[in-house]
Amino acid sequence: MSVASNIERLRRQLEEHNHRYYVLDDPSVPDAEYDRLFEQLQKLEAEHPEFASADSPTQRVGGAPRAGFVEVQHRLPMQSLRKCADEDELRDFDRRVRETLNVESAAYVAEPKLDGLAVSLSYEHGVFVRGATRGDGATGEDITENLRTIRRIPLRLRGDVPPVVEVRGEVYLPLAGFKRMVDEATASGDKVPVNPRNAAAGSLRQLDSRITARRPLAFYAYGVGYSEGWKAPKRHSQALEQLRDWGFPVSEHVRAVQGIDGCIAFFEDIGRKRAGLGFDIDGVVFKLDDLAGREELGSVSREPRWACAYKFAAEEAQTLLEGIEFQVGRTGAITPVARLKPVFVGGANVSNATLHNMDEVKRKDVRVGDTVLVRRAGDVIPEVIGAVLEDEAAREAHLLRPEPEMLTECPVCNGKVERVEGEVVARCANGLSCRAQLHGALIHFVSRKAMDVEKLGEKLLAQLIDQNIVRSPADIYDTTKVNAGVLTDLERMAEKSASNVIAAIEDSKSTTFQRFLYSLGCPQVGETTARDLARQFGDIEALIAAAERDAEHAKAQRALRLAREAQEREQDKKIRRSEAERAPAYPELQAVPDVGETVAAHICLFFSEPHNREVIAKLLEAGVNWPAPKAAATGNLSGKTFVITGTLPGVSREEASALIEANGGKLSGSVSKNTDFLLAGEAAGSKLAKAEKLGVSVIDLAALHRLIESAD
Ligand code: I6G
Repeated sequence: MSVASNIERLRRQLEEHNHRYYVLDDPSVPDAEYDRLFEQLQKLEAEHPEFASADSPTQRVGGAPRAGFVEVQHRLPMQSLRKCADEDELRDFDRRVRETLNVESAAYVAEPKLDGLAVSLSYEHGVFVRGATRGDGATGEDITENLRTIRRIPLRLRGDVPPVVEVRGEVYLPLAGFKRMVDEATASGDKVPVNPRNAAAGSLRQLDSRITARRPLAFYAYGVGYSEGWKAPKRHSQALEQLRDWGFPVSEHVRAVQGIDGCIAFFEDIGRKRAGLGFDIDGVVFKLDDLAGREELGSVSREPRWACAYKFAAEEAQTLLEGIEFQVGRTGAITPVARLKPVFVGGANVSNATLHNMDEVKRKDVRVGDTVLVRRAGDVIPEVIGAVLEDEAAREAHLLRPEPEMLTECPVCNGKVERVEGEVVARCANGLSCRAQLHGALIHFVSRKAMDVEKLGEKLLAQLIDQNIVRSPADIYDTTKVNAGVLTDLERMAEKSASNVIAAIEDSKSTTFQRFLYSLGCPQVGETTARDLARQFGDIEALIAAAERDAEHAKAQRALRLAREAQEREQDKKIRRSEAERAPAYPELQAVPDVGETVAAHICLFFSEPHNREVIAKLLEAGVNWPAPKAAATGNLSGKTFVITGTLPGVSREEASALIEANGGKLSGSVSKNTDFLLAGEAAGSKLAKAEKLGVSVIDLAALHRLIESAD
């Protein structure tokens, strides 16, 4: 075989593999085989530069940087789509189509509208020769080299091809690829892209196509533009089939729909599937299927009358960042909040949005005065995604604005602001002396899943705080402070209401240890952790005693670490951590399922605070009570400690835990030398490895049942 035909054969093979992998999602050879063919072709092309060709698969890796982009005149304008903001507008569109064509009901093709960038791809005799952006519709920019790097864009068409054809479609960035770009930019300290569309646009506008080649861009074709020598079919749906045959990816979600009802049903259906598509869409494009009908309808002001885009309510919008303020939560956490020029986004007017924490503010580099992108999706709290710095003027103005700084004092009580090592959240250190924390703590304390004090609402609590009646949760049960007389003196408090509140307070005293623990509002102790702590320790004294022992243990371990680190510095070499240093820092608390070092540290800190201990003592004194812990069940598992890992066949973790406890066994969250049995299901991971290393008995569910039933 001649070199030329060998090169040609390899190119065809590689393009075929590309098509199967990237377009059909059905690879026919392993990656290693593809790489082998690719290297073979690269070698032959290097040895025979006379056979170089721009449509070779080896050209997809990008080439030398260019100085700028050249303008391209579109041979047929790239029109824009008429937008329908609501169902009425969609109905108007359909009515006009039916009236012009004089039909009862029109057949449409419905396609998800990708949130990407429209491009035009020109092929001559089946070979990709030019690719351009939409630009202003008449003139775009030549981005051929960048588009060549997108594997889903064929460099050569398959089957029967006309001498000239221009294909139109959308370049976009799938969400997984976007996440990868964000992670990489965060790790390298580069500017983080604000959304997949901007990331795709930035990637396509790279002057160095080798950079574009590294971006995981994708493409869907949606129509044919200019052509020569192509006999267009009668229907758009057939044109899409033709595009598939030529080797283009066409969205698998495209459907033929009948009439306005078909359009609305499709829109609702894709809206439900939207979150699981793996890429952003911002609506649906409806196009008349009959191409002759399209001729009849024509266009108006550069928009075809035979198509429209019915958009979802935008989840992202740009607006002015007017200020950054700080909110103090019930645990003292200080959250920067963006004050925005009100903007309609995600179906609501938004004027405040979270900025999460100061690390995020730094990472996003947003400054007061910037135009920012705000996102509000579903019920999620609106958030600022980043500054919109699209042109040089915006970038310059941004750089002149001061960088936001973290407060050194609490904005509510002027208390000290502290940041625990390793945590991103800064907190006001003033505890319940800070009004914001006190109000938040009280709201939490009386809430339904905590002490469940009905009738004691946020406004009433605010009054009790502002009048200096209540200064800690314990004061709620102090009848010298909160009583019917005091309450009736408050605003909008009739006698009847006051006595209802007093009765509700009294009622709430009988509770459970779990609720009581949860109501204390220790950072990181939610409902589930409170339940697990309550199960493990049974009562408050036992928990506090364990927290004290663990705090001592962690202190000793920290001393070991510091000593080793000092030794390392002295000897200028790494020293292996001793077993004592590697053991859990808070052994008793970390034995509770899902309690790790951070949660345990918070629990210890909370119970070491004299003020918290005082509140607990007062609450108990005032009569808050719960049933004594049940005596540990006796049974064949008495005195044995179990850890559960992996998926157990046919039973949930909760069921297995209950079974162990009902037979006298104890549960722990982590494997240690004190563990007697590891109950392991499928896909058991590191706990299994640790148990094997420590020689802990590993059992399955059947063995657990045998243990329970055995006589000894
Ligand atoms: O911008 C567009 C996105 C998607 C389109 C489009 C489309 O079809 C799925 N179709 C046309 C006809 C135009 N723009 C002009």
